[in-house]
Amino acid sequence: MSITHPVRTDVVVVGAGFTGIYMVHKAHELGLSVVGIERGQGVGGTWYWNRYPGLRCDVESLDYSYSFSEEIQQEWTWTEKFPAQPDILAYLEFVANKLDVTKDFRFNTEVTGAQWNEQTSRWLVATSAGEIDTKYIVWGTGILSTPKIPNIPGMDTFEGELLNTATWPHAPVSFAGKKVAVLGTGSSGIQVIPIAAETAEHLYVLQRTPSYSLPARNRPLAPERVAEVKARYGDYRAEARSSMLGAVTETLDQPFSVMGEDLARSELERNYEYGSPMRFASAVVDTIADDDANAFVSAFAKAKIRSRVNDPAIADKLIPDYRIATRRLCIDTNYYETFNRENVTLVDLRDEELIAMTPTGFTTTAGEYEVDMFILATGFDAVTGTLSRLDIRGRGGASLKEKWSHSPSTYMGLAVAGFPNMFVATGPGSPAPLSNVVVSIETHVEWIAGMLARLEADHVTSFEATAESEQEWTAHVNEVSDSTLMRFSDSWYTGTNVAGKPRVNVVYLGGCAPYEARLKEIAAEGYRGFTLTT
Ligand code: NA7
Repeated sequence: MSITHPVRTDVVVVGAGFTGIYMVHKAHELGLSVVGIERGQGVGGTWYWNRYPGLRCDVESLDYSYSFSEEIQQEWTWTEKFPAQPDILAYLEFVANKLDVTKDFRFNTEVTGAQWNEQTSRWLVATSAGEIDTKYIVWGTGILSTPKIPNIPGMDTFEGELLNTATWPHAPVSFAGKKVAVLGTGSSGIQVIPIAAETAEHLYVLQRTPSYSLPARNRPLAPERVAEVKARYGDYRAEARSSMLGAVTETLDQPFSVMGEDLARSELERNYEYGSPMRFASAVVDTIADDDANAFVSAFAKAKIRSRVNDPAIADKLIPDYRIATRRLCIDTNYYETFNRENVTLVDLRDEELIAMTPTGFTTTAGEYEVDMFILATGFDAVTGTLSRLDIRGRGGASLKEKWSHSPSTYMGLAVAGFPNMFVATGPGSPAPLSNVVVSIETHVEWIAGMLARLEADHVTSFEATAESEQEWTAHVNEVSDSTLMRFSDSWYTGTNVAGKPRVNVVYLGGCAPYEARLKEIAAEGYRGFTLTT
């Protein structure tokens, strides 16, 4: 659909994922005109693009869903413990239709930039289908929306099928009878590898850094369990919202030094048997804060990996040597068992370096491999990557990309000094990446809507986070991060998976509930830390 321009609106919402759908709905409730922009053909966001076989969310379905509408949570019924991608996509389509927001989105449309106009106090948003003049802009572009494409020499000469988990084809992909390589062993690789191994003639797993993974123990949700949660969904959601991770974890909430080894072991075992990364990581509450706690939990998880792999030499290669949970803790279905198969080879890129791709496969320092299909499961330029690729210009023509190239600083993970009337939902410096992100999204969208209501009621023409409030918040985010073991980790949490990105933890590790309490205080104090201009 093309936009007749110039379109004038109150709010532009970019992205039709969990954030965009809810934000457009909130704009309706506020009586504001709204235009949604989405580059995909439909709603779904990351769940629209990532559709590789085996893809599931690692947060349980009863948690990974909107809580704001009792009607929606009662009408929709999840069927599995961990929701599969087609189910999440169907859910988001259901919600978007129910809320009647689909009509407000321009699909197949890309935002290329946005410019703040100081004379009019409005944004001019440039899209592939024309410009939009808006008072407010809300970026709902998500934290995992720009794939990281590795720079492998000769990649463009490969004559087989080159696929990326993050932009998986809509048409079915068959591994049957093919020689397949998967590069990357994060959450995406770990999910697709066992499925590919089932039918591929041969599978090569190219691993540079092993992940810690736990059995997901995915299963159909018992109707009684669904009914039980639905009967008290309000309380269940409240418990999730008032937790550190935005999900019910049933943790004893005790540090290792208080628990002692026996209790710590039995709690780890209980949560390992349950199968949930959030519950497992919360079993010993100071796992990412205390080295002794972490060493104990790491040793537990390493022993579990060893028990799943027949060949001890291969197990050694699959066992990580970093502190558990300081990178994403994964869940899997038969991941480690896949390496017991005859048709699977682990190519450890720490032993043999990946040199190049060739027309027929790839070469490492150990030799040449022929494959028909090469799958990139190499992750994302996370959190800041999407907005840093756009030409976003704030006050005085300042560039967001330029600003974030030094430090991805924000006020409360949702506003940026120098960029008035702009919100970045789940931005850097929010708890989103390590939380049940739907809770983080609801927290942000509801807070943004509250602020918009206040701004409109008071005839405010523009708002902007002050430089001081941004500096203070960013310093606090860094201080909390530096007090944890995450300071030692390299991953997309710290930006170190992408060459040239500043090494800064993009996650606020202070927890969802304390974070939301702080947001509420800021609102109650008349939006402390913002300058409001009438
Ligand atoms: P991740 O977790 O960032 O994993 C990417 C994987 O790809 C990881 O094993 C990387 O190894 C590997 N990788 C990336 N680039 C290269 C190159 N150039 N050579 C070799 N290996 C490479 O992304 P996922 O998509 O799996 O998961 C992202 C999030 O989605 C996940 O955290 C959940 O929140 C859901 P490296 O660590 O760089 O050595």
